Amino acid sequence: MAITDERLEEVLVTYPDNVKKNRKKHLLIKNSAEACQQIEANTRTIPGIISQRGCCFAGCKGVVIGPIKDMIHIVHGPVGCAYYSWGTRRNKARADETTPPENVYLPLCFTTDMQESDIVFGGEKKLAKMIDEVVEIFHPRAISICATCPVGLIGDDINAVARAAQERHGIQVLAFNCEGYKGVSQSAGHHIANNGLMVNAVGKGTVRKSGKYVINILGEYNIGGDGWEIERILKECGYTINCILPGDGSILNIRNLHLADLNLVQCHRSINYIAGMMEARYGMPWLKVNFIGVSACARSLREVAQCFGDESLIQRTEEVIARETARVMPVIEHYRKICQGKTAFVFVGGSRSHHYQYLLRDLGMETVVAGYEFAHRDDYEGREVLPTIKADADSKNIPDLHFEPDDEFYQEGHVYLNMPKEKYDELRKRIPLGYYEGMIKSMEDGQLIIDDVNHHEFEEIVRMLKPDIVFTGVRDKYISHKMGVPSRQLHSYDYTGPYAGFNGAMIFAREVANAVTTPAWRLVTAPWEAQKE
Ligand code: CFN
Repeated sequence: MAITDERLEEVLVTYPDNVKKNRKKHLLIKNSAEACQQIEANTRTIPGIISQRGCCFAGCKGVVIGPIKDMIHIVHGPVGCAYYSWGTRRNKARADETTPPENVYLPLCFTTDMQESDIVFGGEKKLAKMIDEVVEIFHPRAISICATCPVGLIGDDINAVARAAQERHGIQVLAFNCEGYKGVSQSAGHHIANNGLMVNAVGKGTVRKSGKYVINILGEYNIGGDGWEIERILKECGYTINCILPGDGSILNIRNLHLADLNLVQCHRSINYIAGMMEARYGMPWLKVNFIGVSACARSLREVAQCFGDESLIQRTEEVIARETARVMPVIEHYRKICQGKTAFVFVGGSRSHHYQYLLRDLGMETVVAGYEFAHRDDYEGREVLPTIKADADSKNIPDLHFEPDDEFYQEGHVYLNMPKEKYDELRKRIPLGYYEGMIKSMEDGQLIIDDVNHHEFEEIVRMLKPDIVFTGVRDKYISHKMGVPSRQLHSYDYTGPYAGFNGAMIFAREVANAVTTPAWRLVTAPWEAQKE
């Protein structure tokens, strides 16, 4: 049964008036007759509501900084914050030509394990000592310090500790004041991490990889090996991958991030700051891509090739698309027979709820509800920023920019070019710069969009719309299981993957088909099945 305003009212009816008023703004039924539908997002969750969101520390350490493989990431705080952010996201990494195995630290967990006495008397000395020990034992190229809630509350100056350690040891020590309570979700942590990398790492390197088309992939985290699959495809088309930031990335490559021709942005939510800042500082254009789903993959590959406008690249891209599609489509078709017509509820963090809809469409499935934990309005409504050129390489007037959150120049989309204006204009003609469509536009009338869903709404909506499968996170998957509805976990993919690219689409198709047909779900009686009308 389709969702209507009246039925939504039934979900909200148990709330006190002020909560109801608030939550109403976070729920939206797609209606293309309305020119630009708006939704409230990126606002504080009402205290007491069981949200699926994470914290600022999770966004900084867990999401953006943690996957950098050749840095030692020290969690300055209680051991629990370190333990629960250790390995659970399944962002994979391995040694490569510039990073030997002894410099890959991702399987390890580092923390100052603050105790009561450290909270009372301060933890700076303990942190400094830990850095000394870590350098002595592991000889890392660089270190990060990520602050957890108590560090901010007691006022440890992690930046001073980092500066002193940097001088003592001659390696970079980056401090991130990403205390969990900052902002309203993990989104604040993405921003802090982006700024820190931009100020301290990007632009510090001098090595440009050889190749005609050198590109970066931003906002790809190599969960379950997604990044490796995307890299495989792009290499076959003829690109040189300068850096995947941060999945399987290294601080060495991040320092050279500016020495590429184009930034591809897979997750717009977590990395748009760096994409925007690099456009502003280096005049490097960025293109929003989506490598989730066969048709989305093909479309993204075509758009990337168009940016360079080289006929032989376009031709080669078409060959790769044709070959890969011919290889995977029989498998997709096989599973489509099982999945066709099934409905899905997709609720993930800040970009996957949109990306995965394309893969579900490949399988003939309909997304009846989709939502984000912490996305901003632009992730829902789309965004178009037309940059204004403030200076170019010929005018030799590039200011020394210091990047701060919500910087005015970035908000206004000003560009300071490090290339001649003609070259930039040439690129601009081919690239829809700074444009991102947003999720609402790609959904269909009558489908429900929901921001920061809570436990109550989740249960009520599943009960009401009876989706065949729910795509969830690590906590909400159990709500769905208890209701007798199968789920796939779209954050870490639990134990599987990759889901990206052509190979990933086949794995995803098989698992979704298995999930919706597994006999186990017939042994669970969903609450609505037990109820007598
Ligand atoms: S890998 Fe990404 S794709 S980075 Fe972000 S917004 Fe999280 S960890 Mo979980 S799966 Fe999720 Fe996105 Fe970007 Fe992952 S939808 S919530 S902070 N996310």
